[in-house]
Amino acid sequence: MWRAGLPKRGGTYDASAITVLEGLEPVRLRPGMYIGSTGPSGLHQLIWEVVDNAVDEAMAGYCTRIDVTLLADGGCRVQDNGRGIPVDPHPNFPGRSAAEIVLTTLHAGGKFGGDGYKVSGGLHGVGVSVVNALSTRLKLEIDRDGKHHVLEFKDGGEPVGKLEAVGPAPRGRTGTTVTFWPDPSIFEEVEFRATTVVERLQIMAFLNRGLEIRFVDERDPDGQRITFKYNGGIVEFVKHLNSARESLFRKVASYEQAEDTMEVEVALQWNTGFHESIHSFANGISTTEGGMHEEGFKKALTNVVNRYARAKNLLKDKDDNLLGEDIREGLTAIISVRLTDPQFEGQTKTKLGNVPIRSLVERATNEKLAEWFEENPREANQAVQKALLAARARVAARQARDLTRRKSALDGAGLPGKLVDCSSRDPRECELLIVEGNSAGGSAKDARDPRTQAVLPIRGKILNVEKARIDKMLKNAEIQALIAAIGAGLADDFDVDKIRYHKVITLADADVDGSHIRTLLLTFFFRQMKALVEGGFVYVAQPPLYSTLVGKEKIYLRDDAAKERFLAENPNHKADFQRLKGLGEMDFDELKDTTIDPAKRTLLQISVEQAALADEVCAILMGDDVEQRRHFIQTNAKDARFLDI
Ligand code: 0RA
Repeated sequence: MWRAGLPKRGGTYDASAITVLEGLEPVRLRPGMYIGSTGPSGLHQLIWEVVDNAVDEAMAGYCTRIDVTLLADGGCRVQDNGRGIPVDPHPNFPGRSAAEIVLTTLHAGGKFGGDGYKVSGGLHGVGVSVVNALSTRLKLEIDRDGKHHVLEFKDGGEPVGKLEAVGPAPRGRTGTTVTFWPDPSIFEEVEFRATTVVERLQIMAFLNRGLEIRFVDERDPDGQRITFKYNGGIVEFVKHLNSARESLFRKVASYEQAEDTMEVEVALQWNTGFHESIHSFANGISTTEGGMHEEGFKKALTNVVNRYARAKNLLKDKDDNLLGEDIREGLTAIISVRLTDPQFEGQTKTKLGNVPIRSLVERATNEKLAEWFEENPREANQAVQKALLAARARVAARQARDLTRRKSALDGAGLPGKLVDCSSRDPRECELLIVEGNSAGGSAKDARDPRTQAVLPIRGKILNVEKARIDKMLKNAEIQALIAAIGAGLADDFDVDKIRYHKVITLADADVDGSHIRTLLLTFFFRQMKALVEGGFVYVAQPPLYSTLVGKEKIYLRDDAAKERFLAENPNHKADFQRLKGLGEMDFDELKDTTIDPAKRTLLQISVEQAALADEVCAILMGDDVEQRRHFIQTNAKDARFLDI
């Protein structure tokens, strides 16, 4: 296992430093123990193992470039320009090179005292010998001491001959090239996925500033060829994450601090949205469950912002402290730590357990972020103002919720006047049609089945971006009517067992206003009635785009694709196609057929992921930044199609 961390300062590193534990049989017997699984994630783990070694060379200060190539014959080649694995004879194994030992023994690790590699091991950081064990063939090439050395392995790690210097190294080059072909008798499938590789390589490039990582997919003639190199490191990572959003200010705050066996790097920036997006890493491995490093960061961030706000009198003596959640609204942050012997805990082993890292991150944040705030008062002020708004919204939302609760308790059924309810009292067969505009609402009322279908008209654009804050949203009459109609409360008090309809359907036009309303409603359900979305009770009606006549029968075609298909299947069709307009302009029968009649209409059931996307779309869609909106729509068009943005 060759893991590096803190830059190596001097010290030699040769074959005598390598200790050996055991051969490779255990790896083939229980691959899951070493790479997690034999599914796609385990397969790709092979690439990460080799790349991690190269990254370690980079962190030790000896490697500036890594090339990852997916070969046409199914292999994968990882080439670096590091020092090259040592080629000299191993002192404990007469006649065998250090490189051979590295590739054929498990846990062959460097023990390098104080000045060697200090940081070791990710979750499966078991090294390149495991890759060898799980490959039908592996070719090792080392450029070192002016020579090009080659050694091949077959059948899960059997060396074919000895490491040999076959010629000179290319001018001045040093480095290691590992090419391997995963064993199909071990893995469920052996085809690498380009996007999986590319995404991971990009993150590695962000986390190792200045390191150039190139990717080529030779399996596909017009396959991807990508270079990642970020001299700004995680600062660029934060910019990248915020690029589809409107940042609160241009600057990205960043700081780092190191101690002898651990170091931390943080970059952060707020956007105008409401989501907290903190990504943390330990030794380059994503810690999605958080852990000590995140804890330390959050605690200190809350502290720094409150201290600053008090010192500048933005928070008065009588005011309560800002809560962590207020401060983290719209925050994008990267926390990257490196440490020896990381402890990965939690359900998915992605929670960092090392306690000492918490105080390092906390101290670094307390000191250096406070400094950054002092040096950037304009930005600091904006961050505080945003947190103050969030705190006010939090308090107001609480009050509004209490109010709604009390109201519904007093009013008994308390159904809103605008609701045209259905007569059935069995929620399982009832549906609520939320219809944009009064005229469409009127038609919907006439076209519905009065026993099972209720109609709630919602007028115009209900809200705009500022008002999208929940406190304002809850004061809105239309939203209050909606809450009362559904009848199951709100937020923490929402009780999905009390819902009055098992289908809550938004019926909005396919124009800009319609998409705004749809997006807002889904956002509202996502934030305030999550169980409604989780239970699959939320739907979007999808009126078709075209109609045409077949004999006397009017048939509807969802979209251009459906129209093409229809034409292909009915080459003799002569009648015109009608382009259907918005709900408001549809005639009675059209409206009935396409959105009301359960036997004919198409409904899209909204998943939690889709509602979450709507939530994200919300701020951007409602904003005035046309450029940003265009960018977002371009990058998310496919996933957000159901919103009609
Ligand atoms: C052991 C010792 C040294 C480097 C490496 C291993 C090494 C391993 C890999 C795997 C992929 N790329 C790699 N690059 C280097 C240090 C050699 C020295 O002290 O010169």
